[in-house]
Amino acid sequence: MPREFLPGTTPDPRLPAGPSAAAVRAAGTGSGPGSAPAAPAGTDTHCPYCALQCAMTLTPAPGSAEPAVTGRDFPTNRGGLCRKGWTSAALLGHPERLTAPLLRGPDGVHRPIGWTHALDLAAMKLAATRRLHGADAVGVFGGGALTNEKAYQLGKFARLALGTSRIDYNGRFCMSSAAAAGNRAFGVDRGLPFPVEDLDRARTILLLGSNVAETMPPFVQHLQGARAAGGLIVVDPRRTATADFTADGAGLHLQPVPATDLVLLLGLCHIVIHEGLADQEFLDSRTTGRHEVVRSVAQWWPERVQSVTGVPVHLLRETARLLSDGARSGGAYILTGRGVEQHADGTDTATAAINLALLLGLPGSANSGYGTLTGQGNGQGGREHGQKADQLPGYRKITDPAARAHVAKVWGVEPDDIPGPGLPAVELLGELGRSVRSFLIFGANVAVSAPNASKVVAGLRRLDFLVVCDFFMSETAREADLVLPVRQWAEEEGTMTNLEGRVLRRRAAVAAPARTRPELWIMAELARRLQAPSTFSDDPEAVFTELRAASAGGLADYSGIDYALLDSGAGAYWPYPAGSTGTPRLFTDAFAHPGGRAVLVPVSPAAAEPVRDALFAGSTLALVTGRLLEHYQSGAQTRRVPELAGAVPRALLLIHPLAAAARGIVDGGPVTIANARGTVRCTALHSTTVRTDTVFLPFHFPGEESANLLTGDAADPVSGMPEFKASSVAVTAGWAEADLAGAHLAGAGVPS
Ligand SMILES: Nc1nc2c(c(=O)[nH]1)N[C@H]1C(S)=C(S)[C@@H](COP(=O)(O)OP(=O)(O)OC[C@H]3O[C@@H](n4cnc5c(=O)[nH]c(N)nc54)[C@H](O)[C@@H]3O)O[C@H]1N2
Ligand SMILES: Nc1nc2c(c(=O)[nH]1)N[C@H]1C(S)=C(S)[C@@H](COP(=O)(O)OP(=O)(O)OC[C@H]3O[C@@H](n4cnc5c(=O)[nH]c(N)nc54)[C@H](O)[C@@H]3O)O[C@H]1N2
Ligand code: SF4
Ligand SMILES: [Mo]
Repeated sequence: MPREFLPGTTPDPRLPAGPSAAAVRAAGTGSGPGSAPAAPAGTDTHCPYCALQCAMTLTPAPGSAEPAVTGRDFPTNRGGLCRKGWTSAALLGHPERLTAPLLRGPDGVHRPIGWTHALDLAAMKLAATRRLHGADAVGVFGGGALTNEKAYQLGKFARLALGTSRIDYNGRFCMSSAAAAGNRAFGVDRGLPFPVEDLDRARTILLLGSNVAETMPPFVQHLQGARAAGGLIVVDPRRTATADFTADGAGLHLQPVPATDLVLLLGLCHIVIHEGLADQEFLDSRTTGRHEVVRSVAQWWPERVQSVTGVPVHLLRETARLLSDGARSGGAYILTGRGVEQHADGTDTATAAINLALLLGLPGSANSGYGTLTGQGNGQGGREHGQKADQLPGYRKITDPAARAHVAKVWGVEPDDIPGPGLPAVELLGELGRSVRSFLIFGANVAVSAPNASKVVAGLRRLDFLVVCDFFMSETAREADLVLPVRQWAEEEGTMTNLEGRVLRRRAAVAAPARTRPELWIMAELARRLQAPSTFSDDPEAVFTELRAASAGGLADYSGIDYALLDSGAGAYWPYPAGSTGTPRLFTDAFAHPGGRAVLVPVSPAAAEPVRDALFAGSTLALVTGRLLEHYQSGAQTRRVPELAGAVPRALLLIHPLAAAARGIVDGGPVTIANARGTVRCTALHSTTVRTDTVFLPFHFPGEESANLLTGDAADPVSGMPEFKASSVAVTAGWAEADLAGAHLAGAGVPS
């Protein structure tokens, strides 16, 4: 078995397994602040992958298309990088790189064509769809990997060049529930409303549904203070590498039944209230809604919570005590990740976490707070500037007449020229080949990453015309009529906004393959051909200047930030109105609601109970999906990096030895996982790190190993977040034939 897969074996982030020290020395130390001038000169930039946006320097390596990567000192990563960061340059100059536009012929084969032909064809097809079926028959799907400039221009392109309301993006699968909860409680959604280093000093950190040891390894440094104080509490149904950090008196691991976090949090609120641990002065002066919340949690006494979640009463009480002690001296933080958010009740669960934080008086305090750990590289900026169905730049609401008037003025159009709200991602994907006839995808691999993926692929195949922009032939690009090869992170300029709401410069460090094009240019060329009623630039700095104006006065105001400021290395946290110095810490004086108070919103688990009950009906198991250290998302990028692919080449199902024995499933043997939506065949890995009622499957693999063949597309009613983290499955030994499996298992009561 590849040992790297086993939780707990994640290399120590302070000892990153990067290229050899000798190779790095030979390549020079880069031009980071404080470092000696080196030859050849390096370019300071940030990692292409996750929202920690670790700082790195890329230095040309003589005789290689791959620059050398060195970690650079920066508050989020302090010079550390994870294995994905160290190997990120392997994608530059990769042999499988797409290097020309590809048109699919009637025989289904993609063949290279010229750019003029490609763009003329795309414009002609999109215009035809609009003429025949109306503007909303063209859909657009963006991504949280896009720079701020691209995300901003994509929203404008959809609304003005295509005239469609139908734009949404993969952040709907990632951040939407936490964002919705933050908006309703605080009036604004910035993942961490404080700099990440603030966490270092905390005495207590409650981390719910996040496995940072694998998903953001250098971040683990910021948990060390709480560990040293015995106050790191990890809530995860699995004994993850992160949960292991609580061992030896460093804190607590709470291992609830999957999808029961809402009850767990209501129970913690109950204890805080009934044991007199709430911060009455804070509640009186800075919040509203506490009385409803106090009433609503009364019924969630600890013994009842234990019976639902499986978490013993003494651990619940100990958690509340550690949080309260931290809040009173040293500092306490509550942080959530996808494990609690990616559920059909994700918004309510994140809301309950915020209620707990508010009861303890954490948000807005100098040394305490609540935050969510944003996931994708530009997951934060990507949700601020208009690629979301309901949104205009600056985190403005598309339904707000004042917001429409402001943005219309910047764009030089009438407010009525801007369409209204579109459909959230799951609904939009559900319309493919139905009311949506042509579709453009920029930076998402929905064939692997969307819930109920076989339904999504069927939709892609029903379309009249599908355009995918990518730098690799992803599983989604394979379905496209037209594939447009774009530039990669180190080949172009732009900005990203990290998990702290801090805006960063992404720098071009290497030359791009000759026939690839930047996405801003593609949008500008298509807009011109479609006779869009506004200007579209292909210059990132010019687009950023326009974004600043469009965001001015909005919640996510970037108007005071420019490239020169970012290049100076100053920390630029939004809101950053012109003339200000930005906002590292939000809520110190007021929350963003009118009146300045935070709102406690009562939530209850009633709606979620049928889901929980179904999870454990009969002999079914709860399928939890998530991530491994070595792979990023759908794997479109990291499965092409030999070192990462070699570490975990295939999907492995983590199953408890007792659950495996009951089913005759041997360690390392074939296993079939099925429900009414689909069948996955992969290899079993016995592990006592999962509960006996739960199995874990990473979602990084395509084809018959794809976890999303099993996940459902029922979504959270507030946020549109699908239920990625809990599906009911039947698990059997051997590799059942795909067709037969459905029939065979259906007879055996296959869960739906
Ligand atoms: N290596 C790697 N790093 C990444 C990414 C990647 O693909 N690979 N992606 C980036 C992105 S976009 C994101 S969003 C982040 C995600 O980062 P995380 O949120 O840390 O990642 P996940 O593995 O999706 O889920 C975290 C944990 O939730 C647990 N979990 C599942 N169900 C439940 C539940 O019901 N309750 C609780 N309490 N926990 C549960 C899982 O067991 C898992 O350990 O990672 C970012 N970093
Ligand atoms: N079962 C299950 N499913 C999940 C999750 C889960 O935990 N479980 N997590 C969900 C989450 S949190 C997320 S964020 C999504 C991620 O889902 P996706 O975004 O679909 O996953 P990626 O693999 O990042 O796909 C990005 C694609 O865009 C390309 N790309 C990267 N940068 C750019 C760019 O700048 N421009 C263009 N045009 N292309 C680019 C990459 O090569 C890749 O093909 O998956 C979701 N799906
Ligand atoms: S933690 Fe995230 S940003 Fe840092 S090196 Fe790894 S993938 Fe890149
Ligand atoms: Mo994500």
